[in-house]
Amino acid sequence: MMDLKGKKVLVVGLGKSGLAAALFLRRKGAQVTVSDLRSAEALAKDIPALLAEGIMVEAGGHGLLTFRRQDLIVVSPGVPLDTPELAQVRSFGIPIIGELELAARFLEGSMLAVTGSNGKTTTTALLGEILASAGIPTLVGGNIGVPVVELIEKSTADTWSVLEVSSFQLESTVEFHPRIAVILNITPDHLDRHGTFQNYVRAKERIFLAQTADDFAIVNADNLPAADAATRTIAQAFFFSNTHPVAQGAWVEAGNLVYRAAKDAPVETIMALAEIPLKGAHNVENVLAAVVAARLAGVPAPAIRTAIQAFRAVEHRLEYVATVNDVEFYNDSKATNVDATAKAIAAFPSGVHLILGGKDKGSPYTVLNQLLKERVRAVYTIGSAAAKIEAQLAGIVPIRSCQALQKAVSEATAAARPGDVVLLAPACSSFDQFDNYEQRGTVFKQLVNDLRGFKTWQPEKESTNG
Ligand code: UMA
Repeated sequence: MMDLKGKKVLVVGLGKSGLAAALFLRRKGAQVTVSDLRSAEALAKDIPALLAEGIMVEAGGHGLLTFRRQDLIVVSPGVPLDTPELAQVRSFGIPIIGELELAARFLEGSMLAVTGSNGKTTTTALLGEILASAGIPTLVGGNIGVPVVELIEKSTADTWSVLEVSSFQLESTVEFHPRIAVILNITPDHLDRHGTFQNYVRAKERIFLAQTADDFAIVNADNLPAADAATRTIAQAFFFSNTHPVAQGAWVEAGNLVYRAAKDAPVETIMALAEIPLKGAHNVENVLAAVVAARLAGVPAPAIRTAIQAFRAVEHRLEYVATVNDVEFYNDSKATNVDATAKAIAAFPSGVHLILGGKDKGSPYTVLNQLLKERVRAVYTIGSAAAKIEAQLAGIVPIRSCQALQKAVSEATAAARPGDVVLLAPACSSFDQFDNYEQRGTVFKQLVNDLRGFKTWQPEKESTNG
């Protein structure tokens, strides 16, 4: 555990992570400054609480002098590590760590960390439920929306902290050492930040970096970059597969999820595939990963089955919203990359009206072509990525340019026939039009709920759906 008393510490970025980290560092006796690109007006909500704690605030930009004066710099996940001020002071030898690394140095008990391009929120939430239902003192946090620093006070030697960790957080880890680490899958995402797919893969692989031979590394045997990462870890590698048996781990066999602890160990049946309450093949993978991690954390098979059966989709993650006039509405606002969108489309056999767009992240949309042709009736574009999407998908499916989410929902609703699905799975981040993906999903759900009271729209059917 590091001694922070009297240390000059700069926190870069005043979002959820930065705010929590600054207050934590102050409680540990550090002299804390926070620096954010946003203006003082934009930060007005948080500044009084910080000043009251004796924390200094630099708003409206990062000053090199502020950065140079520090003993330690703690960066928020959204701050790129090649930010010029960080690059400069790194060369002076000032240590730069992320909020995750800071928290990991103080968190008591064991860590179970989940990363992946997609599915990590669902898998993390599911694992949190499984462990808690088995009577294990469990905390859940990380990229899922709760800064890890906020878990520290509640952690004890018996606690398992189940953490969703992103490539942004992993990029700046040093000693972060999960007892169990999971890579669900690695597919192109965040190329705007990491530059190349290889850099992104390297960031993800850091989840295994500080593990020892006593720890467990769980990877998806069906995803090459994830499986490949297992060849470079000294931790004990476990696998899961939706397609074939694995030496040790979980797979699907004769309609059941099964698990074995070692190559020569007996195969345990966990549950029937049909008992999984989540939609889509990708969720089978998430559940398989959770089975392996939970068994390794010591949860017995029957408890895992019961907890999975009771689990419901995480908000904004292929979340069923409502059925209006026989059209189903699904909110997958968390589908912020093309692979997540592909998985969402694949959960429906046909008749999909797909809302796409937001802030582009640099991956091609053309990988969706086949799924679009097979399952999607029309695409409704929103946000700043619309022109790029329209250019790349021209001729593949009918496209309607809608700019705003409200227009997309009303156009998709008007075009949808009974039995169709309206799906928000935008393949982009939300920051061009919304505060975050949660707000985008909430606005979508509100728009859908407004439709239910829209009495002039196909009124003869409205009554049957209440
Ligand atoms: N900022 C700077 N300088 C910069 C860049 C940003 O000062 O160079 C400031 C911004 O002005 C803003 C603040 O930094 O005030 C935002 O910090 P942040 O982007 O790190 O956001 P937080 O609110 O701290 O939220 C972060 C995660 N955000 C990102 O990784 C972008 C949240 O994940 C996470 O839930 C939260 O910490 C708690 O751990 C969100 C996310 O989008 C859900 N994650 C990505 C994803 O899932 O794809 C990785």
